[in-house]
Amino acid sequence: MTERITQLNKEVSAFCGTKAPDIEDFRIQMLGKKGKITLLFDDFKQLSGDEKKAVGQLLNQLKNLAQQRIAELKQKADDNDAPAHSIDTSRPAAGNDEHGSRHPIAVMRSEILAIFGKLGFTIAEGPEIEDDWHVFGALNFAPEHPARDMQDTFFIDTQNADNPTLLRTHTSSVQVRTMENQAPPIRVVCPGRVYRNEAISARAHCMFHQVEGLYVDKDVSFADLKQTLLYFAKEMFGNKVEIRLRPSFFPFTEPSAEMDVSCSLCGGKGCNVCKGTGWLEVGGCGMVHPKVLQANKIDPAKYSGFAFGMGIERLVMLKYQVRDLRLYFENDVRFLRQFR
Ligand code: 2NM
Repeated sequence: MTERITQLNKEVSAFCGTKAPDIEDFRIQMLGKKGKITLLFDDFKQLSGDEKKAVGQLLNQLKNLAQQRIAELKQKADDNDAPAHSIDTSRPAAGNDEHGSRHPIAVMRSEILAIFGKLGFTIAEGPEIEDDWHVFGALNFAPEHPARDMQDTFFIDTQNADNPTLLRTHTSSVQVRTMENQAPPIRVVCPGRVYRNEAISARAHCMFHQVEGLYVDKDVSFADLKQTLLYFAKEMFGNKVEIRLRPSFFPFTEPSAEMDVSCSLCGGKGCNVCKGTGWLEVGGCGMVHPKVLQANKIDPAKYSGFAFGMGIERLVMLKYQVRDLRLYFENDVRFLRQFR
């Protein structure tokens, strides 16, 4: 019997199953109802008192060894079966709240259009690839006007020398198209991309965004223009803001003016954003030139109008203190995330 115990001791020590079912099989083989060790206990009962003393301890040791070994191997097998970190499939997916954000240009565009929308302006859009007539001719640009120069305008097709195809340099072309298609009263805002042949820097880009406005009706005056722009400035920069119009020149308006708003950062006292002047330039404006009305078959004796234009990039720069124009088109998420 001692021999049999020694043999089973070896067998138990040598067993190294790694899979739970194998280990369970082994347990049944050893410690099950008809297991090898269990049967030894049956034999044990037949022994005489002296023999029991000699064998009892060894037999108990064997049983303990087998139980320990099996428990150990089962624990190892369980650890191996479990994934590295357990997954809770009932948890909401991580990172699902990472939606994109609107581009600052798009945010500002909507904001501008909403403000003029409250004044009854509707939105008009038109082609970015235009012809000379809609960009220059109908807007009272002289044939030799420098804006037409190759250096300022991207020409696409100059086959037709009288009316070449080009990328629009302003969205006034859309207002020309509106005047062509619609009789006064006209009250539109025209947002869109415009193109100018310029070297790209922190302050200039060959493509940028504009919103231009046009109002043509009977008895439209410069006072109407001024009040419209003041309303816009207050809605955009806050109720305390003031505006200032400085005489300027555009071929399509007469009189013409540059529009400044008081610097909302320093309240007009002068700071580094307004370069100590207390004023920020936001756009140009004026009374539509009679020749522009005429070119678009609107009688300047019956109707008058005002128009204005502003750069969307510039307005974002002023409102959010963006210092480099190039940031708008690099799509760096560290920049874009700031406009959620
Ligand atoms: C500006 C400044 C001044 C303008 C003029 C016209 C049109 F079509 F009525 F002639 N549209 N936009 C205008 C006037 C645009 O942008 C700085």
